[in-house]
Amino acid sequence: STPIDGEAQKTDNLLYEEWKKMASKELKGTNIDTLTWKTGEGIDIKPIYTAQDVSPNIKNELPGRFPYTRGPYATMYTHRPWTIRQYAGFSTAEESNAFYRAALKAGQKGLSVAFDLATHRGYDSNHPRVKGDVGMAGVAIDSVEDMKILFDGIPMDKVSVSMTMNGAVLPVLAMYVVAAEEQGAKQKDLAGTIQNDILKEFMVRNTFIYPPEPSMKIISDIMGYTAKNMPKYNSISISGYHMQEAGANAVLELGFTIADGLEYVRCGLQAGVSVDEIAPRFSFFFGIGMNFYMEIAKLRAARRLWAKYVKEKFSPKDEKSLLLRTHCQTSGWSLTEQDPFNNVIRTTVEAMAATLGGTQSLHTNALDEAVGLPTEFSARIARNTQLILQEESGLPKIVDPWAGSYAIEALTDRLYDEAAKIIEEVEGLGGMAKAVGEGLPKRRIEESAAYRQAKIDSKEEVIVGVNKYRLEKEDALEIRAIDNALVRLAQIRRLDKIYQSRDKQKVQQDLDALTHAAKTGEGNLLALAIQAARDRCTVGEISDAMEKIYGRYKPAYSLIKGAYKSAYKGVDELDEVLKEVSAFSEAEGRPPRIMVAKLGQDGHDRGAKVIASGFSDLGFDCDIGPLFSTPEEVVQQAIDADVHALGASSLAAGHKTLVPEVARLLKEMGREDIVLICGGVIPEQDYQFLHERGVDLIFGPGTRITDAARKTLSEIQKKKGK
Ligand code: SCD
Repeated sequence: STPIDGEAQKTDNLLYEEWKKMASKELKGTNIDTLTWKTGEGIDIKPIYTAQDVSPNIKNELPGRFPYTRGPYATMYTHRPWTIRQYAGFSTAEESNAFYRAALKAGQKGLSVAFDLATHRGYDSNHPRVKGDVGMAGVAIDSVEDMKILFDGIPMDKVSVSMTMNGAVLPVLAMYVVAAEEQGAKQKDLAGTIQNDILKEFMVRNTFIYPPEPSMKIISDIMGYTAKNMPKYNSISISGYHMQEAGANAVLELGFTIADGLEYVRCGLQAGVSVDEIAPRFSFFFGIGMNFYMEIAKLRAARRLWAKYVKEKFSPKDEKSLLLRTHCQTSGWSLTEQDPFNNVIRTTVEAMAATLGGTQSLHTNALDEAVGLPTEFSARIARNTQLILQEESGLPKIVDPWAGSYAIEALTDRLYDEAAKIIEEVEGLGGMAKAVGEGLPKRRIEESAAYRQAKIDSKEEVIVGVNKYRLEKEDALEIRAIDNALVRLAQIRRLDKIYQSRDKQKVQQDLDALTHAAKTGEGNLLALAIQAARDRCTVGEISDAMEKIYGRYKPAYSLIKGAYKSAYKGVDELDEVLKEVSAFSEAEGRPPRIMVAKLGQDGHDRGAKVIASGFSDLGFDCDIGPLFSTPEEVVQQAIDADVHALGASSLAAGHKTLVPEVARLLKEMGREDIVLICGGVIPEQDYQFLHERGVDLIFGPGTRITDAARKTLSEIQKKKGK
């Protein structure tokens, strides 16, 4: 630093000492250190920041210039506001199309398609494994005919479309391209984004189909094809969002996401594409939670990390390879079922953090998303949250307004350093694909999730309306209901029509070509999938053609132990539960045994894992069943494992079809003594329906694990007649 900075530093030290004196006086003897907050990241947030906390380098930073901390563009929102891009999709293509058209009319700027879980996992709607999933958590797409309906009346060469697709990325992207072609659009004019980030699927989101290696080959083929034919298209959206949703703190989210990005550059290089051919069309995706300052700093640190690491590791010539452009979504996990209008406020705070942090595109959650899909009403409020920030608040009028803030700059530096440590650790292991194979990121994220849950359960972390200021009586909220059976029937009819009208020989040729390419590694898989889509091959057929060679990936399981217990403050209550459990164990000769199961194609397993870890720390003998099980498989696993209780965790709206089926099968097997629990995203309106069909206990969002454990134990005892 210059001599002048040195002088300033001295004055700052004096100023800080002066502040400490004043503060001590106000605190009347309480230690000043109590004002420091240790966050989930292990970062100390001090009560005051001064010039001595910031590095002198920040004075030279400008938006639109390396290292891009202040934003990828020089003028940012002062010239062009961020894209309001609400993630949506449900039921049939017709219904989702109507929803998109209304949203565009009401001020939304880009589309973001949510597909149902059957599509994600490469199954057609008529497949028996996906009975409970079709049309539930997104729109059902089986063929290009569905895709054409989805974009009917929406000019695909004008509106930028994001598609959240990872597992079945080839058929879905191919169908999008063909639907656009048949609308008269050219591939070179297609602007949009495909998520296409498989590494985080193996870590947290679980909508993979094939094992990691062929999945990475698919990604490199997509990057290769789009770089040549679709220059305006973002070939990947490298996602930290799902890590945050799964429980990662900001440091883990940042570190693993940037490390993922570096791995994808290498994946392209291996396939013979240069860094400058692909990196300018990389895009990112972060979750934005309630830790306001931290989230602003996170986006600033993310841009600096990406620019520095890409420059250092790959020496690109095109400056655009260094730009981190990102979409953000407010945190779904931070939404509460209780007192749900509070979610509007949470979403507003998070949207402000995202935009003050400089996001390029944003989804704001609807207030009812903790329990279901948005209604017209809740979707409007969510969209308007962004419109009001853009058009009323003046927020977009200053580029990176937090620059120069001692606190935010210090936090940006700190996050940069902490995330860099994670990146170095991952790079030391040989990169993210290896780290994922070794299970490192998954383990760290699951520990972080269990730790956070304990902080909430012990009320150290406050959630208004849930663990503090809880209402005695809640008003019912209107929820959008999907008739899953009807959607499935409509899809099956359309599939039957396609089977009859297409050229069977061409279909076989296309599918054989895909299988051959998967076997030999020759040819571009996206180019072949596009031809197959033109000839009306379905999502399931295209996926199967490659599955023949690649196989379907089965994940391994582990249970995190000790993290919940170690973070739980309020040991008395924990001891009481442990005592009750150990009394049960003594009387029965074994601990209470529970299996937590995931039914259908729903891969959201944070809840299941946190519950299993928590129960295990409370003395239960706990097992997690394999993902993607059918009701028959789950019942058999529970009986084989000789459990006292079976918990079905549902976060994707399958609870009304799949859980009653489990209850029926338990009855059929004469095992009604097993306590059947349903947990997850279950709207209160469905409680009676589930109880009437044999569900003993329901644990909705916001349930404390200690409470759940106690209730489970007492229900087991009740069933034993004790
Ligand atoms: C922007 N532009 C500017 C400018 N600002 N030009 C000059 N001055 C400025 N100030 C230009 C850009 O260069 C670009 O042109 C164009 O305007 C558009 O801007 P952009 O910044 O690229 O914005 P956008 O087109 O919206 O793209 C944003 C991303 C993109 C890059 C982030 O990848 C995207 O939209 N992602 C969305 C992903 C998404 O929806 N995901 C949902 C996930 P050029 O292009 O010509 O350069 C949902 C999910 O997973 C939920 C959970 C789950 O399902 O599990």
